[in-house]
Formats: sequence, structure tokens, C-alpha cells
Amino acid sequence: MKKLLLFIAAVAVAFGASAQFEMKPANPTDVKWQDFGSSILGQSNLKFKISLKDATFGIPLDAENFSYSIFTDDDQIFTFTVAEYGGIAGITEDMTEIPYGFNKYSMNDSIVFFYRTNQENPPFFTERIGIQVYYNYNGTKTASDIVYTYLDQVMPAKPANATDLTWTAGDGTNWSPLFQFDIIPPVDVDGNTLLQANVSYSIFFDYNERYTFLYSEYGPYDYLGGMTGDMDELPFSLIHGYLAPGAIHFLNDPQFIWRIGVQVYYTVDGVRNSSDIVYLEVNDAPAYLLGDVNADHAVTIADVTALIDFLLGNPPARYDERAADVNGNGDVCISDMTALIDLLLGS
Ligand SMILES: [Ca+2]
Ligand SMILES: [Ca+2]
Repeated sequence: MKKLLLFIAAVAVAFGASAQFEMKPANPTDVKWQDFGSSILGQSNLKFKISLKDATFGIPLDAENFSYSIFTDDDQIFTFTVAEYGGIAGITEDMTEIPYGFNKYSMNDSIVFFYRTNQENPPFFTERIGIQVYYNYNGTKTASDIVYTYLDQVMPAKPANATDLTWTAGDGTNWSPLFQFDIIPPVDVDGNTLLQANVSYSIFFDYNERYTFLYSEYGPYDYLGGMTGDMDELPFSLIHGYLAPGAIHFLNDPQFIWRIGVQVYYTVDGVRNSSDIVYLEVNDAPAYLLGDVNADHAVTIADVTALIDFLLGNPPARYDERAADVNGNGDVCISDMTALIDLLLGS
């Protein structure tokens, strides 16, 4: 009831304040710049979402009345030129305002791609890039705020999870254990192709432990094509007889109990985005002790530290998320900390 009264009051204020009620479009959300790295035909994109609702009451508005513009460093509006885009997107004149739903090769509702012809042709902004949404109705144009994303907040594309994991045990004589999975071609979660040079991956076991390919094990052989040291992160391009993206032979039986997994990375200018670790259960999962986050077979104060590290995004080298879900709601979050402390205190 209170909400309804507030709503009525707000409507009254909105209509009373001006003769015509203005449908201001909601600000774009999830504005982010993704750099797909430098290449001959490097491609970067600006992503955002337009809600198609008005900012004040969340009233659905007509999609055909929406448009948007792109802004650079000093609130300078970006012009999409015929010379640059016309040939591929059917543009016949320069354009500073893009209709919502403009959906050709280079643009759609919420992704604007910027193609770079070479490495000397960087993005047209140096600090930030923004997006503003317009609503055109009965000759009146209203605008959202300009929502900026900053260059130092660039997040590389999030690689898609590996799929089709399979495990084949070796026979100890003629053929070695083989772990296969599909990350070819490497794509992000939206299906955009990633630069292979920026893609790498790691193999994980049992308690989220990262597997290290030892030089002593692999180096003396020529299977790895120039391995120079221990390696727990494999470049996508490492394609050789015994190690290729999507098919890893182990020279010895890897000592794992129940599962083997893979995580894919995409790194641009030292910043990384990761896929989930996707596991394949090979044997029966061992029992675990609730609250034994670091999987050392006892529930102690060390498990609190491990859970804090996990929650802060610095997961310890060894942890068992089954044991970390202390309150059993299927997710590891801050409420499990309370439950773990209660468990330790015996309450
Ligand atoms: Ca423990
Ligand atoms: Ca939980």
C-alpha cells in the first residue's frame, strides 16, 4: 500500500511539474569495453544493454523509438563513417546516432564492434568510452545519462567453458593416458572467435589442484616442441604430438583420485579472464568432511582462512567446494562463513 501511494505521488509530481510527461530512457547497463587483442584484423567491441523501459517507473517503451550514440574521452560524439562502415553495414551516410535494432554485420542491439585495420590504428579513445540512450517520441527526444567505461577497466573477453571432456586411461605399455576436451576454435561466451595467441589453459585435479607439467618428465623428450621449464599453464598454440589443445597425453599416470578438469584463460595486456573449471568425474567421488574446506581431513581454524581466501577470489591451491558449502544451499558464499564458525564453536 505504501508503495502504491508513493507511486501515485511520484506520477502526480511528474505530470504536475511539466505539462508533458517525459519518458526518459533508463541508463544503459553492463557497459564494458572488450579488447580482443592486437592483430592484423584486430577486433574490439563495446558491449552494453538497453532496457527498453523508462527510467522513472520502468514502463515498457516501443523499441523502434530508441537510438543511441557513442562518446569518447571529452564527451565527443563518435561518427560512424560511410568510408569505414558503409561497405559492410549498408550505411549510406555518416551516422552519429544509431537506431536500436540496427543489426548488420558490425552492429546489433547491444554490441558495437570496432574494427582496427592494423596495430597503428588504435581505438579512437584514450581514456574512456561512453554510451547514451535516446527515446524519440512525438518529436520529443529524451536522453539517458552518458554511461562511461574506462580503459583501465578493460576486461578481456570471457572464454567459453571447455566441452566434451573425455578421459582414457593408459594401458601402461603402448599408449599413455589421454585427456581430451573441446576448446577449438577458442570462442568467448557470446561465440566470438578469440585470438589464439591470447588463449591458454590449465588442467586441474580432485581438490581444484592445478597440474604441473614437469620439465623432468617432459623436457628430455621432444614431444613438447621446445619446453624449457615446468609448466602449469599451456599456451593454446602448443600443438605437438603429445600435447595439443584439446588432447593431452600424460607420459605417466597422473595421480588423481576422482576427477580431472580444464580451465581456459584469455589474457590481454596482462589482464586475464577465466572460464569456469569444468570437471569430468572419472571415479567415484571420495567422502568429505563438512567444513573441511582445505581438504586436510580436519575442521580447524585453517578452514576459515581457506574459506576467506576463496570468498575473496584467491582460492587456495587445495580446496573442496563440497565441504565449503557448509549450509548446504548448493553455493559457496558468505553465509557459509557463519555456518563454518558455528560448526567450529560446536553450536
Ligand atoms: Ca581442514
Ligand atoms: Ca552455501
